Amino acid sequence: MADPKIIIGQRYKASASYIPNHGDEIRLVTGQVVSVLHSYDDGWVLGKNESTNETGLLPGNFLAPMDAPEPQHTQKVERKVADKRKSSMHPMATSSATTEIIPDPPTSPEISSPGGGAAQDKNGPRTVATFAVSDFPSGLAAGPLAGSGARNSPQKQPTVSDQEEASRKLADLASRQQAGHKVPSNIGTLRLLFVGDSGIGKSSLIRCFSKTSEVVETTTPKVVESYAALPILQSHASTIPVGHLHIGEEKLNISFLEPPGFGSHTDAMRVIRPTVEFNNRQFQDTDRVFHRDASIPNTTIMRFLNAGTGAHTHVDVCLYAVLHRIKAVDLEYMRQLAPGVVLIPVILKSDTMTPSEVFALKASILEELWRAGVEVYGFGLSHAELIQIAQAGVPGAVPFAVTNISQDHGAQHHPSMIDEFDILKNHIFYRAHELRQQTAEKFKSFVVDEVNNVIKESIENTLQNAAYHHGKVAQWNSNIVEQCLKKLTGLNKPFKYIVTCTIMQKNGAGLHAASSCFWDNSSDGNTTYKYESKTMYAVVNVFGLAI
Ligand SMILES: Nc1nc2c(ncn2[C@@H]2O[C@H](COP(=O)(O)OP(=O)(O)O)[C@@H](O)[C@H]2O)c(=O)[nH]1
Ligand SMILES: [Mg+2]
Repeated sequence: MADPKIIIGQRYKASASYIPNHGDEIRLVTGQVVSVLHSYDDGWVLGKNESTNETGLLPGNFLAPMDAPEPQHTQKVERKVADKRKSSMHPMATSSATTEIIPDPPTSPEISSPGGGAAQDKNGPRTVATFAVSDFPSGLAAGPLAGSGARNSPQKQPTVSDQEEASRKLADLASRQQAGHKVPSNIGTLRLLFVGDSGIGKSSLIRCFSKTSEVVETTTPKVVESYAALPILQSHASTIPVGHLHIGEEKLNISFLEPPGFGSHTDAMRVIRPTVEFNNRQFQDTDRVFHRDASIPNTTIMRFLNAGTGAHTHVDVCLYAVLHRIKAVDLEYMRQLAPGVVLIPVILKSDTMTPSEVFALKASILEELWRAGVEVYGFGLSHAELIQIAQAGVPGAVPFAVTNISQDHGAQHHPSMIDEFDILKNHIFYRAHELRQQTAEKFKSFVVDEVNNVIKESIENTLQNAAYHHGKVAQWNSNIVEQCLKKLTGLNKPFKYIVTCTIMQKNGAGLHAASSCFWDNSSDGNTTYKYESKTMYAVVNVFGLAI
């Protein structure tokens, strides 16, 4: 049904900002006026933005009558969208980095390094906000959990107002996001990776996806790829009717990848390491293809990464399978995967658990991941919000709990059983563009990691564990910046670089440094790397500006 409030030929005011996800869509900033040229049954309209003179597709529910007052919830939409996607909202923006050296050990390590050492070093100070201590859900900052098993973890009894608050958040999100939904045959190409332990239902989950009404064609799983002696099963499915056209199965738009479960080896790392490398290698391939030709602007790369037919050598989403409890090895696996993939934990065989066990496990998975500094994708909900929703015992949010009993066995659900398979499937199939966008963000920070490795190597090569020596500092300093520059230009990327290095003796003095940039956030970037030995600190800043 076309949106009844949209009349072709009329002018409307944008009630929220909209960032285009596809080439045929146009940007909208709250308050801008749009004249509607056509209205489609799926809620999308063809309109002309009078402020930008652009014509293209827009979600109809982002438009309000010219005389409508600004409603409360849409103001919130704008702020959320703008926060999340600041870089694409304002092409010229500021970026800042701060470096702190605090010599005395802080009394509470959680408060001084909110992101956890690993997350912060990797992505630089800009990631701090995601895991800021003030965002920490109540009761979590206090201390470690009593055991990671869901059945053992202390569960706060959810109150009615907790549940109402959580349900309201989910409903609010669902109404805002409806506009982003596309018809399933339009979802474009998607690659899904299924990982976790062995024998817990990963292959069955893939079969559940293949049996959905959106899928019109499937192929049987085959070993297509072997990475470091690890056989990876791949099968395909299509949401687009291909009929009599005999197209190659690799052309079907959905692919499912399943490496062996880590339980298939006595040493789980023999599965984890090659799986992570297999996944990361695809980002490296994409990076190499593009940067061999330095004339390709960064925005073109991002457009290609976001497009439904774009960079499909890499995985769009990784479903991490968990059964009954979250183990240390699961955390390690997810920690290693997270920088290179959009990660969604999924609880399997939910038919073997009571609803309260399911919610306790959801909370436990999220809490442990938070502690480990591992980011999961919440489809618009923050990690803290996901924890609150799980604690409140409200279904419908990540990690989704699924079972194959009705799909695989035709058995009836027990009325109280939690099965969020349809929600999971809808989130993946109908919000594919969002997953691709998230993967593009991962790709960007993955490239930053590469720069961090360059800095790390340059520092380590130069200092070679030497003790601080006043007479050598000047030489070290220039060696480090020169080596960094040489290696960075060797990456053959379309960037100009500025490299700075500060070396400081460790003698109890504190140092606070800050830098700020005014540039194009979508193509320029900076990273700070801090080295520390017994006798000194070295802090290197690299600024990369797109040519
Ligand atoms: N009760 C129950 N059993 C399941 C479910 N999913 C899979 N299984 C069973 O678990 C076993 C392992 O499943 P499989 O998909 O091969 O696991 P994989 O090794 O992780 O790929 C099989 O016997 C399945 O029938 C489920 O949702 N509920
Ligand atoms: Mg399997």
